[in-house]
Amino acid sequence: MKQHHPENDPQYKGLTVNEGVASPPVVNPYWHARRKRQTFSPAEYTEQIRKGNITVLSQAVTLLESQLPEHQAIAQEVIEKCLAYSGHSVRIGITGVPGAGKSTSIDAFGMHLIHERQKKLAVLAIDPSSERSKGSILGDKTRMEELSREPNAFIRPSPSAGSLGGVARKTRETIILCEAAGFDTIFVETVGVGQSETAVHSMVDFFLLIQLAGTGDELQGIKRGIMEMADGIVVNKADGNNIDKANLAAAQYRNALHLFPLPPSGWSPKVMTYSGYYKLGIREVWDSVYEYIDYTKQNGYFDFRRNSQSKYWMYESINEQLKNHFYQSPVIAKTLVQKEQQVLNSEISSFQAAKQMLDLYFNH
Ligand SMILES: Nc1nc2c(ncn2[C@@H]2O[C@H](COP(=O)(O)OP(=O)(O)O)[C@@H](O)[C@H]2O)c(=O)[nH]1
Ligand SMILES: [Mg+2]
Repeated sequence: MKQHHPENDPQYKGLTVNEGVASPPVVNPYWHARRKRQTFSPAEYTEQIRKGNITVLSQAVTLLESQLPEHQAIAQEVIEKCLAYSGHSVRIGITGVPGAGKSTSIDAFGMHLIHERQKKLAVLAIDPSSERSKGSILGDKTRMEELSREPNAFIRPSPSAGSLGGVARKTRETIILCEAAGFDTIFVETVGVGQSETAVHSMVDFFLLIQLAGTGDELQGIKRGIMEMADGIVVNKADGNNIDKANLAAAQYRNALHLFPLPPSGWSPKVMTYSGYYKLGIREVWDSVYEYIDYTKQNGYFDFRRNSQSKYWMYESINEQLKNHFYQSPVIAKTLVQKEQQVLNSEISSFQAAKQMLDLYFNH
């Protein structure tokens, strides 16, 4: 039946308005049904992860990143179960200032490792600022174009902002899940400008520092401490008319490294040049990384380092949880602002205030 419409009046003959075709609802009625995720028991998660099911691996990582206690509880159980199957990988930290070419290089390194060395690669990141900077690290998947299409690669951005300790712990736990899923090579990327290097250094077997050539200031905001942590330094963008500059920079880094004492691994870090963009010198970089791994496995440093890291993470975890328990305790939350104000008003000293808060915490 034709709908009544003023323009359908006989006086407007020839201007008939037809009933339109009903348009589908804007919201997909199946949205909820599709969104609802299959939920697994910790044992089922573990089984699927062990089979290399990437979708379930991602879901488990999402659980462990969740703030919800019930998600945390499942995630912790899954990690516990996966622990027995973890550890059989080479973990590599990658750092460098923004623009050094980390993303480009990870793409090139990853393709090399997967296709030339038959590895399975998981790429993780630690970026405590990621909420603020909208996940700058690994956010630019376009620079990891090849790797992001690679079935033998698993790329996971940094857990979103929280305390560095919290973000780092989650990344370390993600390493365990990835290893249980059969990834034998783990990259942990971080921006070489702050504290996060120490956190990454405490969870990897090899720490690679990506540097740039010739900007005058050869340390480029990379603190001496970060250079000291590096097991290898690579100068990127050694291509085109930048090759001489890259070689010069490499020589300068070599000289700088001579001033540092020999690291406890007994391995003196090598400095190499390469081009991530043009894929030059990639094989040599990785020959050197594996040479280090073999060397430290033989002299026992590899296991020693992993053991010290486990110990470190036990204490880190205790510290983190004590701190959370303190700040989340209702009696503390209630009094903290008031105490802070007293300190600001110079009514009591910082130390006195801290002591009073701790007494309150331990004695309430
Ligand atoms: N010429 C040249 N440019 C490169 C190379 N690697 C990266 N770049 C460029 O340097 C810029 C920063 O690279 P990106 O990978 O995003 O650096 P990131 O911030 O450290 O992740 C981009 O414009 C890249 O195309 C390289 O090997 N040679
Ligand atoms: Mg990047």
